[in-house]
Amino acid sequence: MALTFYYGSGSPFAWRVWLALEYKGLAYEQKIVSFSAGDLRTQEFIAINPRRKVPAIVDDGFALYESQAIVEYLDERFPQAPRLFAGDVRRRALIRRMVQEADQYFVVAMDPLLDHILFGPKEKWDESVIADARARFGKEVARWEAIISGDWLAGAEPTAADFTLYPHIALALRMEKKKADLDIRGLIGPRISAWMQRVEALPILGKTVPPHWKA
Ligand SMILES: N[C@@H](CCC(=O)N[C@@H](CS)C(=O)NCC(=O)O)C(=O)O
Repeated sequence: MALTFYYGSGSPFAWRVWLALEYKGLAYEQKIVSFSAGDLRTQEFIAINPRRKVPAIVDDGFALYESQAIVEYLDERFPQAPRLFAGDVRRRALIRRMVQEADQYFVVAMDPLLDHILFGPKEKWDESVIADARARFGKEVARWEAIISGDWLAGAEPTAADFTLYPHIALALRMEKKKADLDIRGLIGPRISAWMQRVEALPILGKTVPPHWKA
């Protein structure tokens, strides 16, 4: 197999690449790495990504990391398959803008909550810190509620923008598994909810849900 995809279950960045591979219908071999078993610290993996993170790909000997660079590469390398950056120059610019907004603003607004709830021990949870982080995240979610105007984030079909934001929102909701009263769902307005349902109705979505989330 010419294209190898290094994936870690639960990583929203790796999920984006998985969605891109599936949406484009590409042939690939998926290698699932374990964060805890030290798979990212092997010499073999460090040669592919010296930053020791997933996702990464190797395409006919060409190694690439950084999820968004990978998504753009796949779209340009396989232009005959459905496009992740479709449309004219302005639509493609909007897609790129939303990808940047998701990574630079949505993720940054979500990170304090993730660090506290998902990666921090319960004994150290501080309700006032959590409430403050939730309120800040809520403001960013509200911004997206205003951005969404059609069925998909940028036009009539899914694009890289949808496949970037969805894994991040899904991860945010995942925090409710650990802290039910966090009520992330309560931050999500009707437009984002309807958009999420559209994403979840795509056959590729079910196929790419992080394996350990299904357990
Ligand atoms: N900017 C990178 C972020 C990748 C990233 O942070 N990956 C995390 C998983 S979400 C990772 O592999 N962390 C290594 C570790 O936890 O040891 C990208 O877009 O690919």
